[in-house]
Amino acid sequence: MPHKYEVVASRIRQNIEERSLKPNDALPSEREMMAVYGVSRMTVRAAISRLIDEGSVYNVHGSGTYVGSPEHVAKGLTLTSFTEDMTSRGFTASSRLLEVARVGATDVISGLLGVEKGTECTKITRLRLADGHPMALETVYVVALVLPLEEFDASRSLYDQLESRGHEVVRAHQQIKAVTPDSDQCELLGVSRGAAALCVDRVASDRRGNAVEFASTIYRGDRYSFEIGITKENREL
Ligand code: 16G
Repeated sequence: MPHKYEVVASRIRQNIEERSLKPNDALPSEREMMAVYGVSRMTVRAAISRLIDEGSVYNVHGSGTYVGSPEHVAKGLTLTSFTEDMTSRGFTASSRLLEVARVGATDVISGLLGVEKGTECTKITRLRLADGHPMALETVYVVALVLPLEEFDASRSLYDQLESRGHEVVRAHQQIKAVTPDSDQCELLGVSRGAAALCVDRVASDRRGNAVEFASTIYRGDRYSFEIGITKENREL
């Protein structure tokens, strides 16, 4: 007999097919699924995490569950760490640690990470270098239970450390915006005042769909750009 959550997972799969849902279309809420399939919240969650694991759906923290789009991942929207991103661009990544601190989650951070206000977080600020030259300035908040301050190793990739602690980052929701860094940020990045920069805010989640980090990264506008493959509706390029 298959487990109850596996039955629910296959009914969700079937539902996606029958309703011809497209990548990034929203699925019904947890509550609706509980009612439709007559199961507990735990079973719905187990079914969704099974579907997340196989890439059929993805979760956006605080928003809902959406139909996955594997072909987009293959076309340049792959989730990477700074270290992997730089390596794929032909640079050697390194960092200069500017700050590591124990802080309580503010209203904004607690909302983004889905934790109580005041929850202890590890805040890490690093100047991120490519071939030894400034590329980005990055501040990350990770819940201290996931990565306590004293266990952060500044010489290693943060994502590698999260993965070895059982929190491999597999999904993220990002906002990309234009910013003009302030004078301290300009100095660190090695650009003149008024220079353009790209700021990427990322809330990243692990396989269980739990948000594990909020990161804000300011990239030098003259050294960094995004390349994204896009499709019309669901057709191949
Ligand atoms: C990237 C991520 C950032 C993550 C960091 C980990 C973006 C926009 N942001 O900079 O969220 O914390 O990589 O890098 O890509 P690391 O594993 O090399 O320390």
